[in-house]
Amino acid sequence: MSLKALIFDVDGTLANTERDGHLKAFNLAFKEFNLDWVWSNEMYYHLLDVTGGKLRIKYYLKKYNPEFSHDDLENLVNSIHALKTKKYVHLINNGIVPLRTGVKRLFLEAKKAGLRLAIATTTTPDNVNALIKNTLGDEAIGFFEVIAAGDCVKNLKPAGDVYQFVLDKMQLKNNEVIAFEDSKNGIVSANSVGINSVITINQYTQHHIFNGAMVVLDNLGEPNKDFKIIKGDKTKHTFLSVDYLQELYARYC
Ligand code: XBP
Ligand code: MG
Repeated sequence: MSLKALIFDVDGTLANTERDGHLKAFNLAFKEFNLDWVWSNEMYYHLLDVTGGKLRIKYYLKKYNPEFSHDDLENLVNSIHALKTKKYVHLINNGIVPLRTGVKRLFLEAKKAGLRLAIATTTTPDNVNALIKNTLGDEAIGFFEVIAAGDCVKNLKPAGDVYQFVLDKMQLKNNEVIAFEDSKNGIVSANSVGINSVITINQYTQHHIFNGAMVVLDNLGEPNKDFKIIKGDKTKHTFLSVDYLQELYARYC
């Protein structure tokens, strides 16, 4: 067995999209629907327990706004979410969210080393396209052999469906890939189909417990910008290179 592919989560892993992208877009959509719902950053920490924007809106109503009623809630949620996606894409097209440290470098290094790349995310396909195109250029969509996003599977993370979907499409086994995640829901999803993960934490996930992670980092690092190991073995490496990934793979996969 050898390492053949890297599978990347998007939100919180490739870029810190939640606060300046998704949260902003949800609130803009609520306003345009003349709803008095305002999600604070503090509330959003809890709302992020549920992946997928449509399910998150329903979770909000149940937890924070139970008295709200509507004849056709399903339809309303879908319409709000469609507008939220438009707002999000607009924000991303304005270049509001950069890629996280080391992400672009790792994509290029991995491609050069012959590793196959894929995406496994709960967010909507339009959102992934917008982020990739605006941060890496139009042609970068072609970096990824499979982009598994949103409702392409029945059960969203923390279920393992999206990772299994990618494995099936790429005709790979779970011990031939490494996942990149930022959250508990993400690592539980990868773990549940037997995929090992590298974690990069962010403001919304630094308190999460990452059982089974090969390593937990503050970010992927760069040759001139060392990462910090939050959890994991000491290493001579100072940034997440393909060499370091091969070492992690030999040890854990
Ligand atoms: C990301 C999500 C997404 C986004 C919102 O989780 O949960 O729902 O927050 O996107 P992960 P949509 O990084 O674990 O994939 O509104 O398009 O669902
Ligand atoms: Mg994520």
